[in-house]
Amino acid sequence: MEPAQLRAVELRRIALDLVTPFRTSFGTQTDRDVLLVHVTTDDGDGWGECVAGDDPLYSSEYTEAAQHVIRAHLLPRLFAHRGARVAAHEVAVALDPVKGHRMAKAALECAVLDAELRSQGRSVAEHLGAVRERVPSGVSVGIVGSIAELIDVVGGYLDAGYVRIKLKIEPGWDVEPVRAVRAEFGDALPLQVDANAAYRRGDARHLAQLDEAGLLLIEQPLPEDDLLGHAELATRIATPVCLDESITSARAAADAIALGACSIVNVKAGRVGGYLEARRVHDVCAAHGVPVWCGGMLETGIGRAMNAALAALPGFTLTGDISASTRFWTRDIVTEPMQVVDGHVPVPTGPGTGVELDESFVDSVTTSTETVTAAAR
Ligand code: NPQ
Ligand code: MG
Repeated sequence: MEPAQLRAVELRRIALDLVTPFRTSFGTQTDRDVLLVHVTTDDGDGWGECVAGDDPLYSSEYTEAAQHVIRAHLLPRLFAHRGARVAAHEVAVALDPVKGHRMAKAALECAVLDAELRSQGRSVAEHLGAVRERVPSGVSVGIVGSIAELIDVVGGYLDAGYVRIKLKIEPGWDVEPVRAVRAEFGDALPLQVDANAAYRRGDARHLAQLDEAGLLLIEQPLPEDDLLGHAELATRIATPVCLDESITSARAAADAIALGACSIVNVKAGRVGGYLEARRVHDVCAAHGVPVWCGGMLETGIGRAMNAALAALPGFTLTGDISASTRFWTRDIVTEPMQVVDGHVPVPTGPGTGVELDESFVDSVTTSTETVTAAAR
């Protein structure tokens, strides 16, 4: 069957407040400026969410740059691809000449995939090869002002049912808070840490002090481009090393594994250029016996639904950062915000992403709208 013809792409920016500030080693987020991508085809429409941060602090991408590259470089290529008849699996191919900008590409691919699957009445979960109807839900806990506050916050999340805790760490907020959480909640608590690249090669002996805590993993201790440093660190600490920022493609995952830079991989579709590449990261890791889990980027209901579908693949054997919508938002942009039930989030079964936008609410938080059409080029 011929792919549907792409008619127009709406780039919508929305502003959403976080329920509470989220502090990581690279900064404090209090609200989000999110770019939504809405494609209209002659067979229906679809939505995607760009997970780029407001500022280039997690990675080089950021919201404003993503909108620019989509408008100026990605959409012209998509509209020029076979008369704008573009299947979801061709999006990455059509956009490949443009280097980087994976989060921007991923948002576009997601919107095209949503439209395609909706027109076929199929779900993303089914399309990706999901084998689960629900996935366990973990939560990422930001850096806070004191150990007492941290114990309080973690206790609250455990009461809410989260089955795994991830603590954000940075130099000066690592061994002590980890020790305190372990002491308070016991050895059975599944616990891991994420440094977002805040350490350097010389910190191996310091990080080895985390060994006694029996962590599931330490995520991205060193800079994104320091694969060799991670490989060396992995030989010097007992905690398994997991990579996030460094894994920008399935090939990067294969290389990191071959180098011994990680024994676990955090999969984020935005970081690798789309859900289809994310599935290939999963496949490569599965072939090497490397467990994967699904990361989070403070997504709205669209990204959360997509992540739950991805995390339902068989190789996702570790609990991911797919939390309830209420972890970050007082009000989500979808009609049925994701909830944690019995420590799990449901894998959506409806067509496409399986979620519907609360259009009047989206309108009320929209800060700008831009529509790009083939004719406008
Ligand atoms: C991580 N996420 O695993 C990221 C980091 C992160 C849930 O810990 C705006 C956009 C702010 C993206 C803050 C979690 C962000 C962001 C942190 C991503 O490394
Ligand atoms: Mg991370």
